[in-house]
Amino acid sequence: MVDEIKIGQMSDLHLGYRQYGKFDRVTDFYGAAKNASELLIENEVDFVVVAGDIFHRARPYPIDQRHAIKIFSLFQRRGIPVYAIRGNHDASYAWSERQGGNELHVFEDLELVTLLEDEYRECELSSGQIVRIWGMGYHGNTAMKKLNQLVESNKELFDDDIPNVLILHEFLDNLVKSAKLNEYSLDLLGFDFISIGHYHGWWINDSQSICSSGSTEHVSAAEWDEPERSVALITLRKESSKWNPSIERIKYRVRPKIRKKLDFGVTTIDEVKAGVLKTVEELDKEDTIVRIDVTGTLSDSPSTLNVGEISSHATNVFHISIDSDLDYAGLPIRENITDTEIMEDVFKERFGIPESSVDDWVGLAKSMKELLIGSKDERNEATQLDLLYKFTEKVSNEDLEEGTK
Ligand SMILES: [Mn+2]
Repeated sequence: MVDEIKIGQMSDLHLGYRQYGKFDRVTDFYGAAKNASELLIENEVDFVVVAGDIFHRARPYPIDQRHAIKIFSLFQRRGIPVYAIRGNHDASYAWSERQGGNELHVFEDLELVTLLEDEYRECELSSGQIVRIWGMGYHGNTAMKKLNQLVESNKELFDDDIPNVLILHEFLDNLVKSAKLNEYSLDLLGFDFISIGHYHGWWINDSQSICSSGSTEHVSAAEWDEPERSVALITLRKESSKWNPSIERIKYRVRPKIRKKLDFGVTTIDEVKAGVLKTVEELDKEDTIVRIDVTGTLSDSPSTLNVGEISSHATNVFHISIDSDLDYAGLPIRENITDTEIMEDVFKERFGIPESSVDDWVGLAKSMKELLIGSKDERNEATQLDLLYKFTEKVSNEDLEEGTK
């Protein structure tokens, strides 16, 4: 009997994610999960835990299932048992009940994984050591209640010499504010080690008894702060009748991603265009995924950035997305401006009247202004009718129709 157990942890493989509508990303997610698996195998783990979200979609395509089979076979060929749970992206518990099972059950039939749905299994390692592995499917808000019930009804299993390992797919409140689970109440349950999926980044607690190893590829741009992804190698050592965990992080590279935030402050559309274009050219690196977030306040016009046109300048990247959130401050403040200039601006900028007929409109507006504030004599019926005719004629004229499209 040895007193050391090596656990390999990986999570959130999101196999089959056609990110940006590109099939190449499916290959990326498969490649990343394969790298992660090979790293665990190299480190001679006794068994592997997969903390949910094996697939990106609940009904994976055949190619996604083949990818999963290839990955799990790597472990099966070497006699390394794999324990998996259901994540929020995998087929739901209710759906699986209605349909008599899901893809993960197929892998169980093929003896590629052991699926744990709010239950435990005892696993005998090749060393003869027995480990009790508990798994909970994704429950969200009711996770803590379910977990308490599971532990409560199996209390006696926490008093023996067998180490208890738990696999979860939930957020903790120190990682995601709205979460209902926290590390302290988890710690009190009495597990020797808890493996967590769902949160796509790396995180461990101080006593190294809880670990989120993160997704095997970047699923969203929010995860790009770290260019690498990782798996966890957990060693459980028996020290004076207690199993103490220690965690090692093993990183590996995935397709490069760059996220850049450009805040232009108060500026003009031309300056924004030039600035974004310059950044696009700087970041146009081979096979990279680029995201540029553009913010600023335009002083000259309420134009929008033609992101499609600007993106087309990046010819080496795998994918580029530009997110433009520009405010319009209104017309620029000018000093010593005349009434006529104000009217010209209003007709041009606000109503979109073409340059060629702005003078006509200004003339009409001036006549109307005189009519309204002029002497009583000028406000006679003939003048009013005359102006009304001119106005109706102008409004029905194509100038305004075109300008306000
Ligand atoms: Mn996930």
